[in-house]
Amino acid sequence: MISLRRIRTRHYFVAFVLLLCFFQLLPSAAQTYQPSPENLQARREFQDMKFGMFIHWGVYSVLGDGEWVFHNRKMTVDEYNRLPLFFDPEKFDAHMWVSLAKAAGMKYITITSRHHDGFAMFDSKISDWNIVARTPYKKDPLKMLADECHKQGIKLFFYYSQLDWHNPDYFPRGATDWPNGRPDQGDFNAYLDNYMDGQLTELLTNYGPIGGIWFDGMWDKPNADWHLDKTYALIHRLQPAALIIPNHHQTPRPGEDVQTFERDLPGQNSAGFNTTFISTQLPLESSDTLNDNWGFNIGDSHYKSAQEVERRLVRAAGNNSNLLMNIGPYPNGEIDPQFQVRLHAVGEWLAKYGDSIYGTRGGPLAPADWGVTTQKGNNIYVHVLNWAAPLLALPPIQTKITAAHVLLDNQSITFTQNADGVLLKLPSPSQDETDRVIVLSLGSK
Ligand code: FHN
Repeated sequence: MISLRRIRTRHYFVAFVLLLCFFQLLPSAAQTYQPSPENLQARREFQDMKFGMFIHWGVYSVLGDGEWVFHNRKMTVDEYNRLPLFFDPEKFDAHMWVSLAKAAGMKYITITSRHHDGFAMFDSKISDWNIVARTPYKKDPLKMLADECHKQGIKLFFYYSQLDWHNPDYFPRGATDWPNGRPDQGDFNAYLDNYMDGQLTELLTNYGPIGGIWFDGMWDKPNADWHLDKTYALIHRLQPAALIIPNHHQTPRPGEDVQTFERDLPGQNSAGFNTTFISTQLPLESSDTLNDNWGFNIGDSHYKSAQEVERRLVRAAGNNSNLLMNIGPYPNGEIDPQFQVRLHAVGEWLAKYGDSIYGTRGGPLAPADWGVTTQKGNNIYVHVLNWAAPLLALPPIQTKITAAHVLLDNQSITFTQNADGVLLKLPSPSQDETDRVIVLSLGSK
């Protein structure tokens, strides 16, 4: 005979298994993520902005050897701890930085609130490993930048490194680990839930409305549980319109708002570490550097020309993507004059060609070697980037074209349209031309 106690134990066991199954079936917070109306609106605004300034700036700038110097020189934590003592950016001028971004035609700024060295470039109460507590400067440049951005109507995003080479609780350590004097133990859950979420709470509450958080570094421990559901929910609760932009180089996860591609156009994976998957739901962004480095590197004078930047911007827009172009300011807060000259030139170009970039989406034709198309309302912008011949044959466009003209001088363009495609008679290219833009006006179908 089965005893009463055994039956009860069995019942408990079955109930336990059912409960487990129930929780397995329950979708996580992120899987049920429904972006708020403010968030969806912010996504559209993000796509309209098209061009942003990326800024890598931290105590590493003192050594003028890029933002990975801690790791590359295999420094110890004790050695690196001395760097903030030399970081005194007395020339930092938030007004000048934001004005430069505006003059370049950039509509948003994404700045490193902390990079992989974990050093907070803002006034953090979570730890004293921050600019106010550890440097002779003693001020919070992100606060000044946020105030200035709000004043000048530029959106501010905070880059935040999930990877941390300094905090002992970033343990077990990841692929970029080296023996730098940290103990071989630590509480990763405390690092995520208290340290990281604590700092994110500061960034989302002390700086007014921000554009969003640009995450980087998860790739250091791709298989770890990063508590993403929790962190993403926190961000969306504190500022529903703030966009989550993860640079994890993978297919977007639920709860993420923008797909970003590092040094790459969407899906191309020419960098070798990006995904080829392109989201059709999320806004897209492509980032790159104005010279070869993210953080200030004194030996790097391999600057891209203004024309190269313009062409990248056009190619990005034609791929339905934004371009986030990086500069690494000096440790004293100044911005390399070489960057400034180029950014001003791009701004002048955008003053003439901006109509074909801002507020557009990728056009109806697939990007090709000759160029790309963008579209806004009833206009298709044909960006001729690489085509010297007088006739350009395009694949079919479904909507009837009623007129065609050159964007720059309104000159009418002769064209034919039929089921085989569209033939444009192009004006001859002028010397040093970045982009010949032909506007196709659309009628009804
Ligand atoms: O390691 C970083 C690097 O320093 C820089 O911040 C770039 C910017 O996209 N992201 C990382 C590499 O994926």
